[in-house]
Amino acid sequence: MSILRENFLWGGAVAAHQLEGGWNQGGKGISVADVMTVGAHGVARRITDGVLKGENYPNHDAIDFYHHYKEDVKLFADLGLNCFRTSIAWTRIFPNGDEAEPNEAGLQFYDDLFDECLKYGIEPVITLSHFEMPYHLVTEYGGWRNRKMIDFFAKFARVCFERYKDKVTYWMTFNEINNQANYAEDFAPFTNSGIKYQEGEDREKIMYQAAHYELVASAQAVKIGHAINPDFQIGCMIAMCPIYPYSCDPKDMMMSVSAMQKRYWFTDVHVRGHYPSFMENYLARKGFDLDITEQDLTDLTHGCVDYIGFSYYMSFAIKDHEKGPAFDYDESQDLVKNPYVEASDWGWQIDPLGLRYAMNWFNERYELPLFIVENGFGAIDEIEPDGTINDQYRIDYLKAHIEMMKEAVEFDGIPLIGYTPWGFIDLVSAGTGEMKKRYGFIFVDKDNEGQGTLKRSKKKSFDWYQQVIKSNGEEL
Ligand code: P53
Repeated sequence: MSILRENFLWGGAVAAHQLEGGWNQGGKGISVADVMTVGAHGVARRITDGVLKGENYPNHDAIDFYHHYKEDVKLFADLGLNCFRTSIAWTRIFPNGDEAEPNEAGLQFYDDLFDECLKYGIEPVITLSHFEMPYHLVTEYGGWRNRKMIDFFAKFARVCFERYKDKVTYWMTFNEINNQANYAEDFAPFTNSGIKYQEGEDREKIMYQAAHYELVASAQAVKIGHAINPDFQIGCMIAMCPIYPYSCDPKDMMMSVSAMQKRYWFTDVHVRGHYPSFMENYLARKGFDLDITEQDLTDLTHGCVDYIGFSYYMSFAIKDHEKGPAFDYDESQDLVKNPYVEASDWGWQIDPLGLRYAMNWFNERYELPLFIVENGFGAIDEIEPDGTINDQYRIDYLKAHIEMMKEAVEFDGIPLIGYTPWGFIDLVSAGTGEMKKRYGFIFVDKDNEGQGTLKRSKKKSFDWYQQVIKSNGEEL
């Protein structure tokens, strides 16, 4: 008998812009990912004014899944997946985002892809907006600063729900909607919301406005989706990096509570359909008079999510920074290194037990089914002289996390839908745009400069994960 339920979803996760390539094919429009250059650990990706000649845009070609999907899905079947999490590139369906009619070639691509998956018994799990909104919506409307975005997104969602209503059951609206809690840097506001800040703007206020429109758009989508197919399971998607108090100093504890509120209130709204009191008071105290209408508040109550999808890679820690009773959290400044855990080459703190903690946190607060839709270890893989890749470090990371996930189910009784490790086929890193920050069980021959044969091959972790799935998580 397995600890995990019989129909547990074992999958792998990717996002359209990080693997498809074909950035200007099949009528696809330019997305925000198409104007981001390659970066590195400590070197931010640049956001250019449109697509410029002579720049290295890694998402343009990525791993060319657009043309390789048949052979790739065959490999996914060989791996034993019963689900595949990807996103629908908004720009394949509405190239500019504000068209009256969708682009049929784009819709057909996902029909073909989903059919190919279903042929092997692999269920598509779909994110609607994963860091790839139409760039035209940025230049013409200012991205999610603009209320008009709600209608554009709701329309995109409706078209997808109607078209794929018999092929997809599990949906998510906005990927890692809470990344933009880090509004001090340019990355998350742009990838989440298509926001480019001007000098002197109040970044924080603009972020809260954008997030509000997204939450309303998400709620509208949930309502639309349930009307189209009552069997749809529509979730939110939260980047869960739990924030621990650095010490048992009560002030550190309160700082961690306050920081968790600022990073996870998005989930409160998604799940409960209204703003939590601490957030209402915070917005009022800051004097942010946001555009929030009565109709918005009604919409929120009618679009509560069915489950919580979340990514888990790492945990954070925080110290009190003498901010008085407000304990106001500034993500870019207040976090400290946790001396009890190690970090990856990219500085991500490795903490398997934190996954069990995070699952308990969600469960206590919301009592909704959870779905771990991302988890993984970005590392530089070395190819042995005989061509093999012995990524034992990746196996060690995933094994430790799956163990904790099972403990959360076994000891804490937490309802869990599935587990889809991130980037199970090598792809372009979101944070840095690199190829060499690899997560895959399947190696793809391509480097940071865009060179390589694109040949796919199995790493050691491929056989390992195959056996994990086959044994429903018993043989790690
Ligand atoms: P990369 C930051 C923190 C946690 C998750 O990330 C994050 C990010 C953004 O970098 O993103 C998610 O590729 C995201 C994926 C992304 C993956 O984690 O920077 O949903 O698109 O690729 C891993 O190593």
